[in-house]
Amino acid sequence: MNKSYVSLGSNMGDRVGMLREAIRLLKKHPAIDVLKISSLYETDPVGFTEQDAFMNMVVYLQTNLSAFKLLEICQDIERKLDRKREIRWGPRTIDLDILLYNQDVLETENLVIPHPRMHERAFVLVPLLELDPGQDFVEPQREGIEIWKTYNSVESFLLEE
Ligand code: A4P
Ligand code: MG
Repeated sequence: MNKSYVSLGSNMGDRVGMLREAIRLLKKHPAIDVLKISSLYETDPVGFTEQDAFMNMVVYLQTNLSAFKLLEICQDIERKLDRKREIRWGPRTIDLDILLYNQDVLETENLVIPHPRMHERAFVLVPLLELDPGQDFVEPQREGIEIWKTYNSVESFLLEE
């Protein structure tokens, strides 16, 4: 089984609803097992700062799919949730990024793992370290990163409306 961490972010519309629906769709895939979710974090926008706050989280999953196939599924989910790409780093209904896939290091045109910008992004590192405190990263600045809600299981998050 392959082990992967995927980050999710939304800053348009029903942000929590978007994250929930994305996780529902990941979980529905017969080859994906979503095992753990981080808390939900409300985070100040990074990059393009004239936009609304994000809701961010990280999930831990196991899958027998390749990293490439997993990326395809993440992109299918983005399309399903009506992600529009207008401004780079700009507002989005949903963004799914593969952070880690086993210990693999991969640099192709369509897929780079570990995710190239994760190490400088507290909105990714804080939830990732919550899920796996053993990860060997420089301790991120927690400024602009607020826990919004913590769930004790994937199920309890998905059941809430
Ligand atoms: N791609 C390459 N490697 C990967 C990977 N490991 N996972 C390629 C996912 N995709 C990967 O992504 C562009 C291309 O990256 C894809 O076609 C894929 O082949 P995209 O999602 O279409 O474009 P994007 O959203 O403009 O880029 P990206 O990299 O997802 O955006 P970022 O850099 O993640 O920035 N502030 C806060 N607080 N919270 C956020 O979540 N997000 C962004 C988006 C900016 N500021 C933010 C947040
Ligand atoms: Mg992305």
